[in-house]
Amino acid sequence: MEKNFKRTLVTTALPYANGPVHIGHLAGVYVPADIYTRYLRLKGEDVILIGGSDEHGVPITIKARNEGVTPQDIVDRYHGIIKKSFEEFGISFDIYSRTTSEIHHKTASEFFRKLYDEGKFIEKTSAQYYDEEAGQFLADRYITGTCPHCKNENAYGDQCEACGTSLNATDLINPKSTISGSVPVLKDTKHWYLPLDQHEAFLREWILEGHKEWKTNVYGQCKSWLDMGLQPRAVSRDIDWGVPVPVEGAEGKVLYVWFDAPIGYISNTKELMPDKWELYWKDKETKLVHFIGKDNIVFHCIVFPAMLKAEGSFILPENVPANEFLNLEGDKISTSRNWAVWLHEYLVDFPGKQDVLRYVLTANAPETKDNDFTWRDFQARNNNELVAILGNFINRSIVLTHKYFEGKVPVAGEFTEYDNATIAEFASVKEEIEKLLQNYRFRDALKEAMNLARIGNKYLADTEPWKLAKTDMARVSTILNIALQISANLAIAFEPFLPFSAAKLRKMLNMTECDWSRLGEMNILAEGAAINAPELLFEKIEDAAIEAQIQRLQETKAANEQKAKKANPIAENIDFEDFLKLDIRVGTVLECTKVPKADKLLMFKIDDGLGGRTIVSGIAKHYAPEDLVGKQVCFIANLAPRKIKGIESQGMILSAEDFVNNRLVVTTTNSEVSPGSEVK
Ligand code: B3M
Ligand code: ZN
Repeated sequence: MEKNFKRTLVTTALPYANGPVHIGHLAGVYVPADIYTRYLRLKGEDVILIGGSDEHGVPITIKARNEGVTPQDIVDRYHGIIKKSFEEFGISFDIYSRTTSEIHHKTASEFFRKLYDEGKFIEKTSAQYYDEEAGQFLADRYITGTCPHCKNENAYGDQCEACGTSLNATDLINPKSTISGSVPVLKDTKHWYLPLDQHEAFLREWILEGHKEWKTNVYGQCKSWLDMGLQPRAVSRDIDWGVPVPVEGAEGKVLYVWFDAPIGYISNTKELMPDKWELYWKDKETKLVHFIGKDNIVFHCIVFPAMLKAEGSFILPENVPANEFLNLEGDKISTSRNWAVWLHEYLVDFPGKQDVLRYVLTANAPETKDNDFTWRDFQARNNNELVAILGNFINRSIVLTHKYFEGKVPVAGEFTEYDNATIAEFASVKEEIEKLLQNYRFRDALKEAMNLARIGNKYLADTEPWKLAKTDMARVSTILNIALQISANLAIAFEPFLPFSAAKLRKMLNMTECDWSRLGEMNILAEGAAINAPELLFEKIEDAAIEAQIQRLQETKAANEQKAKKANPIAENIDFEDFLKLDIRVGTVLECTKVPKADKLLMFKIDDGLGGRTIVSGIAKHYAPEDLVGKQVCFIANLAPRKIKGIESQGMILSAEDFVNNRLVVTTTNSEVSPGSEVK
């Protein structure tokens, strides 16, 4: 049963202020959140939409160092760009603030302090790398060295990008500080941990029993985290960029970015409503909804709720409708490879076409699985749907009203059976769209709205008022009255989805208000009321414009390949004898499972024709374990066994590292062979 709430607090993930935002952000988080909020506002409900930039974290400090500027310079630059993009695309934030604000530092600091004072953290001392020359502890990303697994010399302290293995900085051979170049030393440091394990029972009950209605992708991810068992998580770091840990003796330490960032939702609400914010965060009759992408699920469904619960006075999210990812022309969107459609660039090429992008991204939203954005689909949806159906219908209705009735809403006479059938299609529309929006099914809701335009378009095409004008003006009058009432319905129905076009349409129709409760009615416009001159809502996008975009992406791809060739040259020649030392075999995967508490590792049981063996491989990010069972893979059979996460790995599965698409793909033979066959 849907509970009744008095008000809704909608939050959107705070994007890191170290780069501009792209279509993936818009499709995954901001457009759906905006649709949801606009819809509730239209219904006259009490709702606020909270956003802001996430301005802390190590990557921002690395970018600053690389550019020779301060972290503050970086976040000032990107916060401005991001904020402007959201404004331009009509994301109707009540506030878009930032985590470097004073109020946020104070709020996050007090939040930490309360948990600290109440003994809600545990303290642990561990040895961490320290750069004596720079006089600071080193974040994992600031340390490079040789990967113990694949011997890549440029592995990072948290991960080897060559073999995909997740590392601890202390695993690296010959570690080096990227700040001073010196060899770091191990030094004890104290940190505070949120004991998630102590909240596990509560979280299990709250999510797995209490929120079965969550989207399956969200519920499933939570369940697998909970089933693996939760561990205490450090909430502080030894860096100098962030919210200082408000505890004596914690000089030089800041709150971990994932601790302070979600508190940003609270700080930003406070900034918006200094007197009323508690109503939104502490009253049981507030519905809290977090819009995020799938990579943030654990933080919003497990870590942040545990923080709020530990604090004690806050409500917990009612829903977290996380989306999957949007790809671009078949490849993962990537900032570093510039494989993206950046919002600020889109508007240069397609000025005024915000709604076209909003439409395409919603119609094709990655709600249940990853989806692909292609420029051809963008063009087709614009030309065949927005222009040919919605735009065409509106334009005809308004032009004909001006032509035959001096721009005044004509009188409706008697309805024919066909009129009644058309009108009947609107009877349940409000209810249907509402049901979909309440269940975060934005694609289907948009489809419903578009269907109304289809009905209208068909109605005019079937009744052909331009032909009747010579013989039966009374009939034309009725037809155009109905067409205009349908147009008014569209102005309401599309407001959450296409706010710019809906506003233009209301202006044409002289609608001074947009009242959701009237959706479905056929007397929204008064007979005799004047309407304004027609304006084109959408225009055709020509092939040349699309080809230019595709061309640009091809150039990006070519440049990336060039770069990769340079960065990944062929290794030095080896002797034939050296090659002979390698014993490469083919095996069949009998079992493949995730390694608990290691997000990159898979454990394989391989039929090697010799009684079987176990191999651990760092490819969990690239495969679902069940997809590999039954497949054949090539592996090095005579690599000395080594322990990985307590498991003895007897060999190494060979994968191709697709440097353009950033993925690992296991190697296999062209057709099936007997397990144990040698590869020569
Ligand atoms: N900045 C991660 C991201 O942009 C992070 C979200 C914070 S939400 C509190 O994916
Ligand atoms: Zn490696």
